[in-house]
Amino acid sequence: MSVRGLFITVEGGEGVGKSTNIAFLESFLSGHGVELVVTREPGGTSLGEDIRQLLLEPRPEPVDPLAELLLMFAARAQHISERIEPALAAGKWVLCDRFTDATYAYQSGGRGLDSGAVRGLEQIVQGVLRPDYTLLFDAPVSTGMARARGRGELDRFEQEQVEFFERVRSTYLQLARESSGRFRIIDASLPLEKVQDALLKIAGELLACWSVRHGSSD
Ligand code: Z5A
Repeated sequence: MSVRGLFITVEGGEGVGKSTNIAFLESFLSGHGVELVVTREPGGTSLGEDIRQLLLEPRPEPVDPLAELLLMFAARAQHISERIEPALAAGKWVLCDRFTDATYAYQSGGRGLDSGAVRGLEQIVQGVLRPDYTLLFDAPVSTGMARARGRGELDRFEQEQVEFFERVRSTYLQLARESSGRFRIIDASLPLEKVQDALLKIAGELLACWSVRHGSSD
């Protein structure tokens, strides 16, 4: 039986550099022989990508926060059963751009839903599945917004006000304080070169954890 793969999630506010740094980390880890599945939420499956489009496209009517929450977890249920669990069980690492911490940050912190509702759905949809590591790219809201907004049309989330993103950021930082063993905070306001130096240190830690896991299974 193969050793279960590592489940790593990448989080942060908009425009903090998740996509850029996931590509960097993927190339570093693949170069070290890690078999890796790179994916994202909402999305990651055909059904999930359809749900993503529903969630991100601006709509004429206000979207009920509970409807938004349930769609996030509907996409997640499919993602876990179709891609995440099979990959982890086969010994592959999964590197996921956003996961349930984003739901705490956006739907609870940002939209104001009770975190108990998120927790309940987390139990139902994920069972015992939790990320092994979460890399939180943190930067002042104004920095992320300035980086993200050079790209043209804004999606439904990007149309939110600064106060919304401030709540998202402070929820992420609170989650990181509560689960400090799992979280690694990266200062994403630094120049890309420095961010990637920090990321390489963390990648070294992940590889060390992996070799311990392998060693203890021999
Ligand atoms: N959402 C939710 O509400 N609840 C949930 O449960 C989940 C998600 C899972 C889509 O996510 C939306 O879904 C998201 C929350 C919600 N909405 N928001 N906001 P997404 O991850 O697809 O969207 P995003 O956060 O807007 O990602 P992004 O805009 O693609 O940003 P990014 O991937 O973090 O950044 P990037 O594209 O790598 O970098 C942005 C630019 O900055 C780019 O030009 C880079 O070259 C540049 N960059 C990156 N790093 C640096 C540094 N260090 N210095 C200078 N410039 C840099």
